[in-house]
Amino acid sequence: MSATGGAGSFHGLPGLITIQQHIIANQRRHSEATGEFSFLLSGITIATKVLASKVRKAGLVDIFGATGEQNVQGETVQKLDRIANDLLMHCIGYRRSVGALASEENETVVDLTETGRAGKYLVLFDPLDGSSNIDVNIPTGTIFSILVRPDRSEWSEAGDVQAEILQAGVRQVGAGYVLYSGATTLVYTTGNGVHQFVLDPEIGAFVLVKERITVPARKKVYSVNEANSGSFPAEVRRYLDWTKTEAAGYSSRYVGSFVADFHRILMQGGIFLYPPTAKAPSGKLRLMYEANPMSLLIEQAGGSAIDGNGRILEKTPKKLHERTPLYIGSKDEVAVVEGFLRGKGAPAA
Ligand code: P6P
Repeated sequence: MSATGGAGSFHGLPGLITIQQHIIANQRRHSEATGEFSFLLSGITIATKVLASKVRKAGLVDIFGATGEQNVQGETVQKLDRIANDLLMHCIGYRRSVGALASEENETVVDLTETGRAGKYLVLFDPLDGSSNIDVNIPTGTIFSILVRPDRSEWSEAGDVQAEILQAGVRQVGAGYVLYSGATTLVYTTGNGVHQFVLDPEIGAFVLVKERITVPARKKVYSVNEANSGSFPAEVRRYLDWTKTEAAGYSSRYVGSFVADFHRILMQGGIFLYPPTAKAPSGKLRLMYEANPMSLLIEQAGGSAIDGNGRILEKTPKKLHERTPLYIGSKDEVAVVEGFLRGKGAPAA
């Protein structure tokens, strides 16, 4: 049964449930919800529709390649990174319910309250994850995370949004991603299940294709960049050695674009690992706008996400751009890795 009552229909239009209708229907379940949240999400959908049209034309128009600049991460800024960041900043920032924006591309939080508004939502995003893959037409993605500004009584009296945004992932009120691939697909949660939409280019709308996605508890597929295995923790190397045994029977899939690897795992099961490496001793992926949103999604779908010591969602960030080791996917697959990380070795056959 879909959130709007029909079984995949809306006012008799078979199969046509747009994300806006779905969000509003979901909000009706939460009496305190206002239209603000659905209007905020529409900022994300508008920006990502425009971005999807640009990604599809990459190569035809001059959006390939780099801008020649470096971002706060020290990474080369691709032209499409800059376009994606500007689009999201404009479309989401336009919503008066948004008090601040944080992006992988911006060193500090963009405090919109300076423009005289007191929006309660804090929106964080990686505008175009995997952007180095653009020039070779490998899927890329936008990842977003939504928090709310804490009540003043919880924090320092002075409204310091740079501090207020540093909240654990369990406090997210929404999270999701858009994957730009053969199809452009949007997956989101507001804590009430995980739902998938596909952009129908003929009508320009994200249309519901799957509600309440659950990730299989077991799937013997691991996703890791094994070129880094020389500097992985010994327990991770022992896990990877075990997966290659006849008895374990695993296979490996790695796109090198987190949103693409994650989407495959959400749909089919498996596990994604980005352990600490010599080059990235705290892991490579960012806690606040990559690991947290994907961890909320995977837990809502029945999976799990850890950093090697505990739940990703319980980590309290110290810095906006801090990185974290990440083991995320099917519940039983994460449990197997956790067993190795705790020195217990392979699970009983
Ligand atoms: P590596 C892309 O640059 C990214 O941030 C993620 O999308 C991806 O999972 C990871 O880095 C790939 O990193 O070290 O395997 O190239």
